[in-house]
Amino acid sequence: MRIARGETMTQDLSVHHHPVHPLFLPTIQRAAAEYALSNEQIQFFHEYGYLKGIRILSDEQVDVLRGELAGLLDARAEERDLFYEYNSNESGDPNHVLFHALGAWRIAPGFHDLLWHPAFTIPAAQLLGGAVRFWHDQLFCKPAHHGGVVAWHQDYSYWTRTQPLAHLTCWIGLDDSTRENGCLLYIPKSHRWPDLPITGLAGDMDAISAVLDNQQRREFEHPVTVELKKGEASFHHPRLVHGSFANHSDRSRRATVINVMKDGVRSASNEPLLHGVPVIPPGEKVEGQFFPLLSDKQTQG
Ligand SMILES: O=C(O)CCC(=O)C(=O)O
Repeated sequence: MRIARGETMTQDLSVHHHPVHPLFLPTIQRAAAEYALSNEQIQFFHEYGYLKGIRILSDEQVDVLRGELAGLLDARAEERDLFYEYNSNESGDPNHVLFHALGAWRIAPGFHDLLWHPAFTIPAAQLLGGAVRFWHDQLFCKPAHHGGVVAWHQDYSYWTRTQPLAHLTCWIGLDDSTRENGCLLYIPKSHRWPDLPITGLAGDMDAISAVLDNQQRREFEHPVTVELKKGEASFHHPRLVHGSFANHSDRSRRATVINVMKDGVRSASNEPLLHGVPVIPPGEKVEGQFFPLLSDKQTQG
C-alpha cells in the first residue's frame, strides 16, 4: 500500500512494516544501488561459501561502536543480565583471552541500529535470497599480546534448534585484522560438508580434527586469510568451517558479528532459543520482539 503526497490516513500505520509514502523512496533506491552486491559477488559466495572485503562502517561509525564496546567489556550487572551470554574470557586461560558475548544490540544504541544498516541488510538479503530476520549478534574480542583463539567450527553446529538451515553470518572488524593479530580464516568450499558436531569454541584450535576424515583434514593446509580494514566485513555460510589463531601482536583484534536467518525459519526446540527469551514452540516461526525482521525485500534496506 502506498499513500499519495499530501494524504493522511485514518488507519493505524503501525500495521505496515515498510514505507508507505514515496518521501524516502529515492533514498532507499540510492541505498540499494550503493550497497547491492554484483552477480559475480553473489556467485562467488555460493561457490566458496564466503565473501570478504565488504565496506559496512565508516571510520566515524567504528569509533562510536568502539566507545560502546569499551563500556560493554566491563558491563554493569544489570547490563550483563540483558546479554544472552557473557564471557569475559571464554578460554578460561588468562594468557589467551577471548571476550565473547551475545546480545549487545539490547544494551548499546550503536550495536542496535547497526542491525538495520542497509550496507548490511541489502547484501544479507541478496545472499540469503529473501527477507532477513535477526537471529543474534556476537562480540569477539582478543586483546593485544594475550588474545586467545577461536577454534575451527561451523556456526550451524550451534544453531540446530532453528530449522531449516537458511542462516548467514556477517563478521565486521572494529580493528584492522591481519594474520598477526588473529584475523578470521576460512576453509573454502567447506560449506558443502555435512553438519559437524560441536568440538569447542575456545581452547584447542584443532579440536575439530577428531571429527574430520583425511580428505577434509588436508583442506586445512590452505585456509583463506581474511585480512580486513576496520569497518569492513566478511559474510559466510553457516556450514563454512572457520576459526582464528591467537593474538600475540601489540594490537587488539575486536569484531562484531551479526547472525541472521531467512524469514520463515522455525523453532525446533522446547527450550528458549536464547537465554532469557520466551519459548517459541517447535514448528512455530521464529519472530517477535527478540527476532525482528531487518529487511522485508530482497533489495530493500
Ligand atoms: O572472531 C573470530 O575470530 C571468529 C568469529 C566467528 O566464529 C564467527 O563469526 O562465526
